[in-house]
Amino acid sequence: MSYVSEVLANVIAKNPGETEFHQAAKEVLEALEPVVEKHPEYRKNALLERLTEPDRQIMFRVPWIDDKGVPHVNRGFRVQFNNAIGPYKGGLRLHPSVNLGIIKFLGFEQIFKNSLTGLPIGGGKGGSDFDPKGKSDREVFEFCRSFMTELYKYIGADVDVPAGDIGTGAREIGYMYGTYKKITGLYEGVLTGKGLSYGGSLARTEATGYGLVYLTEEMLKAHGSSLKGKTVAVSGAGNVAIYAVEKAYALGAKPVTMSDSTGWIYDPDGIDLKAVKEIKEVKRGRLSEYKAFRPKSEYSTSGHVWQVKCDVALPCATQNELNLDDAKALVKNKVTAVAEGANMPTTPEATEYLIKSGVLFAPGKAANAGGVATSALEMSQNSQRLNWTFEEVDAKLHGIMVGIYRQAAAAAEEYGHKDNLVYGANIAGFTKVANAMLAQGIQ
Ligand code: NDP
Ligand code: 2IT
Repeated sequence: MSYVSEVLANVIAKNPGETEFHQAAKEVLEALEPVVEKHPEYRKNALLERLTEPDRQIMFRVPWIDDKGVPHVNRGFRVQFNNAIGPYKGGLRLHPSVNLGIIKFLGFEQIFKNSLTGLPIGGGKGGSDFDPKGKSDREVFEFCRSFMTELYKYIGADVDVPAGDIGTGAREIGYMYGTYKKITGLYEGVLTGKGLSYGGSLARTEATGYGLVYLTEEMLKAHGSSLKGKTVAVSGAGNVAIYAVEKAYALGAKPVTMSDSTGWIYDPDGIDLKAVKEIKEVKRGRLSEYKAFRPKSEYSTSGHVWQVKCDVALPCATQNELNLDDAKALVKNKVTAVAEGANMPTTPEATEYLIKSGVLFAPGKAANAGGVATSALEMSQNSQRLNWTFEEVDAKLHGIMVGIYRQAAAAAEEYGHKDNLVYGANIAGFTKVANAMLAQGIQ
């Protein structure tokens, strides 16, 4: 049995039922086969065994009382996966589907993503099965306060720095930051994605979506093409999707779809982003309301955006939202590139099919790293007690995304998988962390 197969079998046996974590571990470890073959010192130092076992996983009760006086209990999570190259860093997901396996897949991916940014941040992730949808501001506050009343014990500006993810935006970060400050008395950069008036960074809101489009453009450029004039299918209608659409327009593309958890819209004339922002960011509403702004658009609750003819596809909603049938539909419609704004949105079978069909494919850990990279820039600004301009942060973000593409492409080529960024991103992200772990001894 190869070293990778041995470790994978052990991960599956030791973490029963954590299917998303198994999926992520399999993808990463299989890409590392050629690297561990070339470097026997990794096996000698139990590097993959240590890498797949989180430093610690914290689970806790989150009790809160709703507007009717009824108490509820949710489960809170923080998985601190690896801090070989910097403090744990990664978002907090608030969604009813959240469980330990999902948080572990996200925390594991985050190790390599954060390494690819070139910035000193380790990997972690957290969240809760709380559903902010339909809750009043007071209920969300109650939840966030209760959540942070436990989480504060484990985090800190130089220890672990959480941020947003699905269901956690500026409102939730504000409530959590206020609670941390109140309990500890510390005014420090313990969370990122903060509001601009209390330590947030300009361009953090836009960063994941913009970064996704910067990386996509770089990938297309390397293959003699660009986004200009391209039709783009986007899924999701949250933070990542909205700013991916905004930057796609800026680079001359036409985004024609978006989706939320109840349906999706197709607007052949191009998405009216002002309308989407009004519905999703201001009113916290549903995409079904979009037709009132654009009567010629279509709204559907069956099927998915991937049925629509497009040149470029940007999945920006959630894991495993683009399956083999979707991949076949995209290829049939002559898609040329798929770049993942979400974490692990493409199933393994769909990824394999797209790559075999010659579609340029950018995996999430490379393509959506702009969010966490800009979070790290927020940490730098907090440490310096300075605020950089939007242009300064955006220029750094752009440079980081171009750097990620080049690193991943070079690693893919070095190991004989030219243009396969799944290999390239995993290998490049891994190498830095692995070398830091080797240097620090068996910990
Ligand atoms: P948001 O909560 O802002 O938006 C998520 C969007 O996806 C919503 O429109 C949501 O619909 C839709 N959606 C559809 N189906 C699902 C489902 N089954 N579960 C959850 N959401 C669903 O989250 P983000 O935009 O921040 O995150 C989207 C993806 O990007 C996630 O995979 C996240 O991990 C990843 N990511 C986010 C980063 C960030 O900085 N925010 C950075 C890197 C990656 P509805 O409106 O109905 O809720
Ligand atoms: O998946 C991700 O990279 C995020 N949700 C952003 C994490 C962060 O710390 O900004």
